[in-house]
Amino acid sequence: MKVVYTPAHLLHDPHVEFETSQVHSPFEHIGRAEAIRETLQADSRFQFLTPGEWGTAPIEAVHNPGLVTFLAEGWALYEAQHPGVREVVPDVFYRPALRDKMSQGREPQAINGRVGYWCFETTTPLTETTYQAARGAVDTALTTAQLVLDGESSAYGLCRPPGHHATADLYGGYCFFNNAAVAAHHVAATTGAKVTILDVDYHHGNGTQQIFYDRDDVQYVSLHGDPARAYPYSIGFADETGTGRGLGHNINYPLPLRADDDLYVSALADACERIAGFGPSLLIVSLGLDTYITDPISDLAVTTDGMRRSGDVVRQLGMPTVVLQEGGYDVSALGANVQAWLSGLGA
Ligand code: OKP
Ligand code: ZN
Repeated sequence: MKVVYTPAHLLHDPHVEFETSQVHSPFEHIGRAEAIRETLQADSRFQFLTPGEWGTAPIEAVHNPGLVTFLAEGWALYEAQHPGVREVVPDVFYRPALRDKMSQGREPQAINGRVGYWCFETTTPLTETTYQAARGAVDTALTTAQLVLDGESSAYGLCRPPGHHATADLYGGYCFFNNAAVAAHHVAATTGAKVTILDVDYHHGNGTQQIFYDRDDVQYVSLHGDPARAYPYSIGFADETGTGRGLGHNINYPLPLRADDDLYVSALADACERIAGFGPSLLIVSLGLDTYITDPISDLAVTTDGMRRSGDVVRQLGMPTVVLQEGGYDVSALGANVQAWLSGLGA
């Protein structure tokens, strides 16, 4: 199986994360992607290649161009006003309700205001070179999709930073651009084909759901920790099924605490029946391994064998499959879990 990887991810190397009302070292760090790279490079079934450059047009087909501009220039403008700052995190969030009964707000002019206009939470620091890393992750996703369009039955993109929490207008949840959404839209728009995004990350992909919620050409199917207890808390419920033309094409499987391999694989098999019913030409998997039993920020109980079984269930769909990396924070097991999932898929 072909693997797309770029060292550009090393350019996103935050030192702190403000989470659970504490400052700690980031869960989402460069060692995650390096662990996966090392495991797959030691396995002769995987051949590495670097992504091509796709520019900003495919990103701006999904995201607000203002978000792209902000991520490109925001750190430097902020640092110019606050010399010596290493990573930028908002302290004032733009909440539309602040302007209730008034005209709709627009992007603030002051850089401190702009950060809180484009970002929705505190765990996603913007560093001097984050933008280049985020662009590399999108290039990785698009190149991986192109390999499958060109005839590979499946391919894996080692995207970092991840993407599925980024909405059309907002970054957050360790995500800047929605790698899977950019790839899915690019495939749907350029080939006219139907695409499914199957999101198996522990966290609901609120950004991906938002981007495709009113569309009937891209189906979104997600298995995740129930938002009644799990991040992102306000989205990902089973009754969110799409709107307008998109009605019926958004499918959520909120999972209970400590869901094990059998429960997980049976929910995934159900999800795959819904995917087969939609009949896409291409499947994109948002692959998070934070469903793993010892993941430090999650609470399911899937084992490495459950990862292999999951890949096998997806293989049985028999669809051209683009696998893109999302989360997974038990770094000691991350490489083996990716390897097991891709082995199940038929690597
Ligand atoms: C990214 B991905 C909970 C805070 C959660 C952000 C989690 C982002 C996960 N106290 N922090 O879906 O793996
Ligand atoms: Zn996650």
